[in-house]
Amino acid sequence: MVNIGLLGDISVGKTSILRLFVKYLNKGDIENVEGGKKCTVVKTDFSGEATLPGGDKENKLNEKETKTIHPNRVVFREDDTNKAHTIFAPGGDRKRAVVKMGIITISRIATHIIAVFSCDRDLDTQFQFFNDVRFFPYKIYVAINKVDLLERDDQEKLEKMKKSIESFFEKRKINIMDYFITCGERIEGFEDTDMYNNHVAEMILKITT
Ligand SMILES: Nc1nc2c(ncn2[C@@H]2O[C@H](COP(=O)(O)OP(=O)(O)OP(=O)(O)O)[C@@H](O)[C@H]2O)c(=O)[nH]1
Ligand SMILES: [Mg+2]
Repeated sequence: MVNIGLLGDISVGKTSILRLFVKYLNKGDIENVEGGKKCTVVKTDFSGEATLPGGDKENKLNEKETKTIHPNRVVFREDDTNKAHTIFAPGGDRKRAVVKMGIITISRIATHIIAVFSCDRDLDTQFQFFNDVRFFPYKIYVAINKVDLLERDDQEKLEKMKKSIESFFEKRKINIMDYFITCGERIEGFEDTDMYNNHVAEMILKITT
């Protein structure tokens, strides 16, 4: 059994990634991605999501309508082996005590961590989130999310981001096992949306199976 923790700064897309993964399982699309196989949702818990009337004005990052207070959670099972795995997505607003408690709890119980970053914001502020996480494995995975917000196919920027992320974690003696470039939402008008949505499902399967 694998416990995955999706960790990252406010609004990088952790909850969206979790929701998208559930959609892949429920619709059966999970069988059609690279390394795909039949998996079944055992349990979902998105009760940690709070509605923000009028959007998240406090953070002024975007007009999103919900934010994570308590960690969201999905349990799924591989049909062939019958193995069950859990994915946890705590909130990113570490300045709130209850949210921070969720981050600390998940960082301690997760056997595998995915550090999630967003392409639409500078990395330095996103790194600050990880300075506060004390319990961390020596090997982690990285998801670079919201790839649709990059200038069209800006490979150079992506490579630069990977380098900065690598050197940030290297200083903390943490190795990155793999990078995944993802899109956590269906973005109308973004022609590669299917491919980068698939990367979310492929990432979770690669780590768990
Ligand atoms: N353009 C774009 N928007 C995205 C993507 N993934 C998520 N979003 C949007 O980003 C906003 C934040 O998404 P969430 O999934 O709530 O982010 P989060 O990291 O769970 O946020 P907290 O738990 O509050 O820290 C929402 O408005 C999403 O619709 C993506 O790949 N591309
Ligand atoms: Mg969230």
